[in-house]
Amino acid sequence: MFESLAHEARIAARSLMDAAAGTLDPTLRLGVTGLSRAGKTVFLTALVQALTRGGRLPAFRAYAEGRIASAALAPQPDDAVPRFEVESHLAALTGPDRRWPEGTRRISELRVVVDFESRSGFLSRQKPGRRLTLDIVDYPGEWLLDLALLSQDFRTWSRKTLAASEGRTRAPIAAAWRAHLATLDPSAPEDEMAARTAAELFRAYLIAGRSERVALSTLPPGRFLMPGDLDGSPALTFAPLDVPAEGDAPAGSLWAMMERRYESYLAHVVKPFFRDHFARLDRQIVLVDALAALNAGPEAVADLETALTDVLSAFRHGRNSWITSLFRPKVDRLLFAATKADHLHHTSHDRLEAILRRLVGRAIERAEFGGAAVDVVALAAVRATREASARQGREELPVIVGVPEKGESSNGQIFDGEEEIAVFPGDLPADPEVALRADGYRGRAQSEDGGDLRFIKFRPPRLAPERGVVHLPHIRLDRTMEFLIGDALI
Ligand SMILES: Nc1nc2c(ncn2[C@@H]2O[C@H](COP(=O)(O)OP(=O)(O)OP(=O)(O)O)[C@@H](O)[C@H]2O)c(=O)[nH]1
Ligand SMILES: [Mg+2]
Repeated sequence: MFESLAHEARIAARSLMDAAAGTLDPTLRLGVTGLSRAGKTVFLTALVQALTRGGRLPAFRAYAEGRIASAALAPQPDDAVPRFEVESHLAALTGPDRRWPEGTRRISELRVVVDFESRSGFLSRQKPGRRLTLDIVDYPGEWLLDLALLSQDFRTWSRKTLAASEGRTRAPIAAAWRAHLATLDPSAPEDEMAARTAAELFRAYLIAGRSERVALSTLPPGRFLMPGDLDGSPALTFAPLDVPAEGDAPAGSLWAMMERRYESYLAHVVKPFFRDHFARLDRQIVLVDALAALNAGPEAVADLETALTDVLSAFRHGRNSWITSLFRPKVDRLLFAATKADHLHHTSHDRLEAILRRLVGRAIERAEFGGAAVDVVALAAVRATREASARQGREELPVIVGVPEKGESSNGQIFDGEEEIAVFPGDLPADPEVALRADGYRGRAQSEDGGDLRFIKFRPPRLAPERGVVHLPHIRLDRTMEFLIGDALI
């Protein structure tokens, strides 16, 4: 309690400082929320590149109207956090090997300062220069799952995790851990070896659940999957136990020991992460790789829905009054983006948006009720494909063309990472409910021509610099920027 009061005071002090710096020159903290592999690092790289180097951005009005004087990287506000290495991510994407950036293993931060002319000044030619400071944070998506733990005690978490592991997809991969668990008596005296074996087997289960084939989303604790600087630390030597619905842990028992470690994980790992990076956000974009889940089947989709709902309930969304904006600002603009939309033909983008809207329906309702502006978009931060049409018999089929990554396969063909191919990506169902049903999307798509319509991973696009600058192609990145920060650039 005391800790959280002190924290509120710190946030308030910071907000006051920001306010004193002039409401004319706002600082916005953009929260990028997304489970692992959702596309956060790629999005942030493309966003920073577009802000600082421009590109084809007709829907980003301040830029399209020529009112952005300059946008540059600036020293970040928190010295203790590493810098988001936008240059090396960009070099990976646009270098000779055209690689996607590596999965993120630690937190990083970056500040972009945009000098612009306000629309009124611009029109009246007075040109009063104004400045927007934008702070962004990148982190491993696995850590986000932990936010859902903040509202669960050890018993609740244990029981939920156990129940979930009985699902059709999970049961086989959880078998080894469950077999060991069955040999443990929670009330027996504490036993370090037993705790360690349980933690290892539990972790192996979580890792198996993340494989592409299964693509499960709700697998906290996140540091079991991506330990960061906690690798090998005793802070991660715990696992759920089959504890009774009532009663307390006997002193000195295995149960008491696991409970203590779970609580300390929340206090020393999860809370500081949330407090330092998410408690004070002004704008939020939630990136969702809905296609990966659709691809893995209805259980993965249902899982994604649960994970997003759990995670989003940790945030505060709504319209700010002057008090909240000073003391504890709420997220007043919230955008849900279905990423990697370049895996589909544009004729399916509306359907992808509809599916995402359905997946995060509860969070949208809550945020809109609080007065926040909410939107949904099908986005490709970096577009790796182009569209074409192919003739099959008498039919013209809409296809996408790109270079699959080396080792990707389709219909028994394995790609070499160089050859360009055209694929018919399949249609998403018009009714989002169909995508969520057990016989849902995949069953249908596969049966239509007997082919394998799994989404293929493409390499980043081949690009030629224009006057020394590479502009990354995208789908609706400009619309995304306009929604998230356009109102601060008026
Ligand atoms: N075609 C396409 N693929 C994308 C796009 N964005 C991301 N990807 C793919 O998705 C993968 C993951 O993207 P990242 O940006 O690294 O995801 P992340 O959310 O930062 O993931 P973590 O760091 O693991 O939490 C990339 O390696 C690409 O294969 C996009 O706009 N288009
Ligand atoms: Mg990342």
